[in-house]
Amino acid sequence: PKMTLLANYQVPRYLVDEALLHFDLDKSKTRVISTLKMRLNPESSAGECVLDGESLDLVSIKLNGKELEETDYQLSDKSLVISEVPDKFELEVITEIHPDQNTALEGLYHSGRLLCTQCEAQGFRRITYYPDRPDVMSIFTVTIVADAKAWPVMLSNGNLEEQGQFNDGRHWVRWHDPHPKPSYLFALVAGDLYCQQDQFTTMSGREVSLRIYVDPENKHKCDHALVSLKQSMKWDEAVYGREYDLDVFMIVAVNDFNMGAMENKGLNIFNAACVLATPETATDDDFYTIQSIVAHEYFHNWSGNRVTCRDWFQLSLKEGFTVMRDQSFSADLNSAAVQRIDDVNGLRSMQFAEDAGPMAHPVRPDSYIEISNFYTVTIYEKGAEVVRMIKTLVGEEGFRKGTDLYFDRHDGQAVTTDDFVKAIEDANNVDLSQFKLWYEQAGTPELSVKTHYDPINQRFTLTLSQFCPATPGQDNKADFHIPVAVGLLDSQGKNMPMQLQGESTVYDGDTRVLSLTDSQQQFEFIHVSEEPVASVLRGFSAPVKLKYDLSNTQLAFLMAHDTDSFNRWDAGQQLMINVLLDIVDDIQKQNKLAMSPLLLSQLEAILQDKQLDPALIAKMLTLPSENYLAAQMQVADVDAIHQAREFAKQQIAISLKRLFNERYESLSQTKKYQFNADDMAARSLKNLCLSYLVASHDPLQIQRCLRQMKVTDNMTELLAGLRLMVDQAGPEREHALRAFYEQWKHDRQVVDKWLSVQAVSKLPDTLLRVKALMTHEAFSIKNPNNVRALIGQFCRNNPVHFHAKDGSGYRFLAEQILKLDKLNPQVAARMLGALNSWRRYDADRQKLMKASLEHIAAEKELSADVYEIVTKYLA
Ligand code: B3K
Ligand code: ZN
Repeated sequence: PKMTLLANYQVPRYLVDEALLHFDLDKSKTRVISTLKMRLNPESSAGECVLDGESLDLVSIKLNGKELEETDYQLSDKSLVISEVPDKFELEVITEIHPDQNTALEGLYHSGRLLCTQCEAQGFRRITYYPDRPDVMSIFTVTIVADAKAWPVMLSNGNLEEQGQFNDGRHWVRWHDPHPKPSYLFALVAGDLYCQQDQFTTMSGREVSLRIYVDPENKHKCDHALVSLKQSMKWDEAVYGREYDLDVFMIVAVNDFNMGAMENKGLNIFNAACVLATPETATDDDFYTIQSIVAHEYFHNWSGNRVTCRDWFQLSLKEGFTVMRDQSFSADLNSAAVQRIDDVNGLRSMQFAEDAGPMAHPVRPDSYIEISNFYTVTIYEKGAEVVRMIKTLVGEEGFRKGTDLYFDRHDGQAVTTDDFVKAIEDANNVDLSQFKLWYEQAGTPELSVKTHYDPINQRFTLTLSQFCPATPGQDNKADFHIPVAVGLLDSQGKNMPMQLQGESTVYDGDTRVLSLTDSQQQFEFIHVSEEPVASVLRGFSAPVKLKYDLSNTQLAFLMAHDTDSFNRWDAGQQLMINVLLDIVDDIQKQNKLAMSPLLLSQLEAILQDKQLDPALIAKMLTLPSENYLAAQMQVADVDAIHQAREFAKQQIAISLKRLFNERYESLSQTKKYQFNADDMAARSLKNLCLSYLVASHDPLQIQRCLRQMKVTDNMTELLAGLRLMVDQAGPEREHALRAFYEQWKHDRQVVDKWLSVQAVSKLPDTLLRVKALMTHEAFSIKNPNNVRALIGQFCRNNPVHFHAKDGSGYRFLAEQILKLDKLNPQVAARMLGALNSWRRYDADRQKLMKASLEHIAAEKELSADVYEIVTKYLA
């Protein structure tokens, strides 16, 4: 497999003005007639015409109506090269493809009872020969012909222009998309689908028909996505001034899908799990995720489709920006504090690990072997943080001016992250040249904080410094431009006035943003009447590791008083980490274990706080995950971490049992399920209380858990109960699992939850059970959701068992990856992520993990996807 470099970018030689596609659809053999109106790019010079193509059966090629001879072109397994073409020409290529043999789920494939496509990033070349790159934008007209009984609904991008019947039982449709688009946004769906409809009137008064297409048995599961879609459309008009631009917006739910969803123009295709929901089958988290994914894909209509990427190195141009947009949408519609906590939690546990590991890459990478491997938390989540920092630096209004200019200036173009930053700079008259290092340098910078108080002169000095560790290919880093939001708290926990040396007035506000641009800088606050506790990096104003040595007492103080909810939560997390790592240390030294009374009293106060949002209470009472704790250690000690966390959890449970009990009972009045921030908050706290009550090891609490499962009307409470039950060995557990399956085996979304809870069980025989479940009727290795639910959850979220000392977890993973790679390379490569941090474990485990990686690497016919990751891990 070969490497593609950003430095080698060249403009396309030939452009496609119009693409007319004709599909004769059939599950096992589909014929595609592609007619392309092409011309020489004025920015290039004439030469051979190269079209991408993979796994295609070529039937014929005509250039300006004339059939080409075999000597006129060269065919390889990756391309079709025509030696000579005029400056302007029409190319007709006929190919055949086999959707039912397509297990990679890229291009046109068969899933359940439908045919559908996935083209990003390079799937279109599996449909027909084409210059399959995002900077070739064309107007598509798509005709689909198929048997009317088997494929009653036939969809593509844009607006439906015409349809008709043939008298042999086939019918046809023609879709036209007036907006020029790259091939990765092409989509086609056919099947026997139920359609739920609604309407949206845009801000300029245009009527848009909204349609969600699902398998008929899921027709009762569309309401939430439809509401979310309307919320998204409204929000994008209000916050970014972006209006929808076609007569129809369609969403299709598909059972077999490699990712969450895809933003094809006018025809979004979704993983069924990311669109279908009812209170009985989906948890609050699912409802929440669906709302944000529907929004994300919708927002792409502007950030991604109207303005797209020049090349795939610019992927974060659309993904980082769109994630940032969906995060602020979710913050506006729900609890902003909870949203920020979840976003940062995700970033720190996933992206920081990626950035510290062998696959670390910049937000704008400069090389790749397989682009599918770069749909990463760095491109998405860190990319979102980078855009968020830009917004912090230019302010809300300045940011809107910048995005208006960006959309206006680049509408209909394929551009770069530099173009994005330039638009913000131009609209605000600022210089972001140093800031752009965030796009170019990988690695998580460390931000160190030192403070000094001078009581005589009433001065408080904040010394900030930065350091970024080396990452593959980048040994030395230049200093970043880091926005650091700070506040100063007095001994009562009140924000103090802030005035920096040299300023004539006091800063107006509780939080101000300092710009750290050197390796070290001092910020001198004057007229500081008492020694403050500095609250640094409020709202997590930059994606950095904060090195700030606060004592546990100071952390407890911030945990109780910080007016910034994020920092309040974060102080609590840091206190918990300190306490848990002390326990780990005691375990390693075989000391007697004790629980921190300070932490207990802080948690008690939080649990008793009737003013605080219950959702925030639940977050503040949640211990950091084992994986995150592992990342805080020089050498991760999986077993000690597990034992420490279990010990702490039990101690908290025992000492606060009465309060957990009271809260649980007071939150248990029966009320019909509704998806709104208040009810969701109540359920999250209720379930958290239940998990502590069960952790107290009081056998009566198991009955309470079973009672919750019995009386609840919703999946949020049912699944929370089941999750707790799977850690309890015994007949009640087996009964609960069996009953759950019997009740829900007809429902794929619920069955995946049933697989997941078993995969993360703490019981010792979990791996054996996971293996047994792979032969269960509920599991198919060809279905990505099944694989992620069972294998993915076991390897990622069950550290004690995945990292079993005998290496059984690693061998299991290697075996599955080799099997999956033959079927679906993208899914196989994703699973490898579980070994990302393999060098951070003890020598014995490293050896075992390395052996598994080498076992994979030794396979002769690896996909580019798995090859790239495995070789980078071993490098
Ligand atoms: N743009 C798609 C990603 C599809 C990539 C598949 N290899 C989903 C999204 O970010 O909205
Ligand atoms: Zn996206």
